Amino acid sequence: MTKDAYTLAGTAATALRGAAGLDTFDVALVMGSGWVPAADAIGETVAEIAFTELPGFRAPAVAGHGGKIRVVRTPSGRHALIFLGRTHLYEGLGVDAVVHGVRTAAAAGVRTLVLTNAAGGLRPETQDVGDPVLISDHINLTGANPITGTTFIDLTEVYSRRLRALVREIEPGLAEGVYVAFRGPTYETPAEIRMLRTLGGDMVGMSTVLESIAAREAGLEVLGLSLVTNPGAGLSGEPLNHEEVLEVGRATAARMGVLLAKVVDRL
Ligand code: 8IG
Repeated sequence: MTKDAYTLAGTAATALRGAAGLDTFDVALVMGSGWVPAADAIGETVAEIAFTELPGFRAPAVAGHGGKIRVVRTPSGRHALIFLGRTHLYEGLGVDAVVHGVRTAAAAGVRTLVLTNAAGGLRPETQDVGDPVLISDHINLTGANPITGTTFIDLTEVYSRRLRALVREIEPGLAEGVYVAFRGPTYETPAEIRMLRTLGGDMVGMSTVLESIAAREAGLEVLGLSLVTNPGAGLSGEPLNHEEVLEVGRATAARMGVLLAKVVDRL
């Protein structure tokens, strides 16, 4: 699967432009669990398109992960595509399905991508549940890559320095960290969490890295934000629970929305 996936994204972008009644979009945001309620703060909804209406998209498998693209006009007149829900590698649909939204956004004219996620925290010494963290870099332990063949993409600065600085102008105290991704859907063992701490990881999750690689291939500037919703396995003495993840998201949604709205309006 190589050229076909890019062609499919082009077809989806044409359908998206038609459904939205717009020729291009300024920014796309992928809302991870916990970030979905924050979408309301970004601007006025111009259109909502179910994933099932567009070529190549699948309805998300996980409760709480949405399933549509919202087209929003920000107070300063920018147009944002907000992906409410994403496909994860653990769903077994393949890597092209995981990055289809990013490729579609790029084909629709987007130049800036904001990737959000919920993640386990690897540094409970300095992180609290409910903290947002800017992604400074990643470690891809999914075993997958969206690119096939001899396209050697530079990943020296996957997560834009410029965009991180802009976010810290808005929220000066915001921490930065390295996001590690596993395929999932299991959470880690305590031994794996200790390994990731040794490797230099700060957050761990099951998304974002493949999307950011596909975005860099397409030449997009990427901003990544994690919401720490639980300490990594074995760090707190409690087992991990998906409902708790969603609950932390609900509790912090308003704050995430305010932050994202300011960021998007200053891009
Ligand atoms: I939310 O602790 C969330 N997603 N792999 N580990 C992994 N993914 C996660 C975690 C976690 N918490």
